[in-house]
Amino acid sequence: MSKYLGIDLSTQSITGLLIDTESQTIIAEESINFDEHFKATYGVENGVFDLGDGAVHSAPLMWAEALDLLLQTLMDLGHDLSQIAAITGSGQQHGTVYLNDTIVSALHNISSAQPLKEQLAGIFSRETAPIWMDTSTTAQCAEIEASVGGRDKLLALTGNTAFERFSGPQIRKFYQTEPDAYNNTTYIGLVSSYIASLLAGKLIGVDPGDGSGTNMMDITARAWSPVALDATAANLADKLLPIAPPGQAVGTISHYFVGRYGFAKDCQVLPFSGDNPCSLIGLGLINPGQVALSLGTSDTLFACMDQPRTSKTGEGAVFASPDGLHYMALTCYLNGSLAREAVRNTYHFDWNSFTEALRITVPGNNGGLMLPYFAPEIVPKVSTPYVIRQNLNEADAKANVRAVIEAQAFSSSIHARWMGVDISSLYVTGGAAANAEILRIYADVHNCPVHRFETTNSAALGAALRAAHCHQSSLDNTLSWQETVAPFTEPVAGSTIKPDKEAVAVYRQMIGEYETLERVNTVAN
Ligand code: XUL
Repeated sequence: MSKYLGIDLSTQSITGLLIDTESQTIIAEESINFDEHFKATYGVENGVFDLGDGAVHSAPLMWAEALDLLLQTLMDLGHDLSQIAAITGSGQQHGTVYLNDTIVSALHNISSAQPLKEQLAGIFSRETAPIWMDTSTTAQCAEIEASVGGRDKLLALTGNTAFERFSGPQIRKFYQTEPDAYNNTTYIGLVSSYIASLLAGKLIGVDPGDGSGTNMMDITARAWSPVALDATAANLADKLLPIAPPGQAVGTISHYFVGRYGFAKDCQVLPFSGDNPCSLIGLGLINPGQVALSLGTSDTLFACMDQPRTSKTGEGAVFASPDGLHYMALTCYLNGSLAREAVRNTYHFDWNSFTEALRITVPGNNGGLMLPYFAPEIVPKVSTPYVIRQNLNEADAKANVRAVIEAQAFSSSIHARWMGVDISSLYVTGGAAANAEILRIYADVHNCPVHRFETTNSAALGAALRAAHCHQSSLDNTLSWQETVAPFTEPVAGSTIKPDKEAVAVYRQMIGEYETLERVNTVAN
């Protein structure tokens, strides 16, 4: 069998991507958008609940229902799921799922006659799951850093300073504000381990790649750090699902999926990882120094490293690579497609006219700059959203389109410096990567060629490749990561955009102005 399924549970949708390693092709790529299918039932907007004061949650029961719908859709499209040898997946990082003591029997006794939603409604000790967009835990971040002996201690121990969206501060807030519900929580998992557990029909641990996004994992030992757990909440070691060894199957698929969708009984399930660690694999970043950019709900810039190089300024995060060998550096911007969509909607553009606006405006925007914090921002840290314009008329719709993209590209250059990587080429993925005008701006700002990938679902592809690597190396232990990823990670032929000398010169000067504008305004906030 040579077919492998990668599932990506992201902020706004769930995607299934099926590869065939024999024909070296992606044979299916299907997404279920949460708003489209579940807004009426769950009340989500862009896949989430904005609860105010920076708190942003989603609905784990909705994710289970979406998993059913995804597999049903793949089956209805004629894909024979019995041919899949192994499955793994990726989850939006940092989100936490809180389960009560009924989860184990609920998964064990599950019947394929009824959907997951009807059988799993009772397993949660908290109905909603805080996700990566949640910025409400500034106090908890400070408390955790202080408790372990300071920011530098936490950085050395876990690879990261405390971030509001990371799981540890989120768990601490729950422990402090809802102590009874915390005490009634038997297990705490991440989005990734939750979906993996549904598929395996038993509790599955957390992959180190995703464990590193918690402020609780010892980054070099790749194990929960007792010191960090103590700083986070009482009795946490008993509740947290364990760190799973990377790249090893943890069982076969639950009888539920065999009965309902025709999976083979021996289809293997691997621990899921985070979406960014999976994207690292899905973009073929398996050698130190390679850099990629993902333009999604969040924009993320990431690189493969051989050592866990850390960011003291809190600009970036470090995760273990799911290849079990390397690390990834990541800078994450909350205002990715959120900001692009905000500008598009404000000026009543569609994506075609948005692109046209980029095409007919000039690099450097005649000096017009924007700080595009339509939502709170992670990098630089901005708690209360605002938009600042410099030499930019708010009424000039086209110039505002250019300004938001140039701002994102400038920021991706400024806040990549801590990675210490000389960016000599940039691989771009995510929905907005299909837009050559956006890529042109990145090529000119970074002064390097930009390449586009065929799939915009690099996280799901990375997951499918992880499943393939695990399954096939159990048959042939000489299989390398290079051999696994190479056939699927060639950039699209002819997609390369080279920098334009004149635009590069304009941006070289403007980036300093942007940096000043950013520094002045974010320090003040
Ligand atoms: C990374 C981050 C986001 C989420 C959602 O640190 O917060 O990229 O993983 O995609």
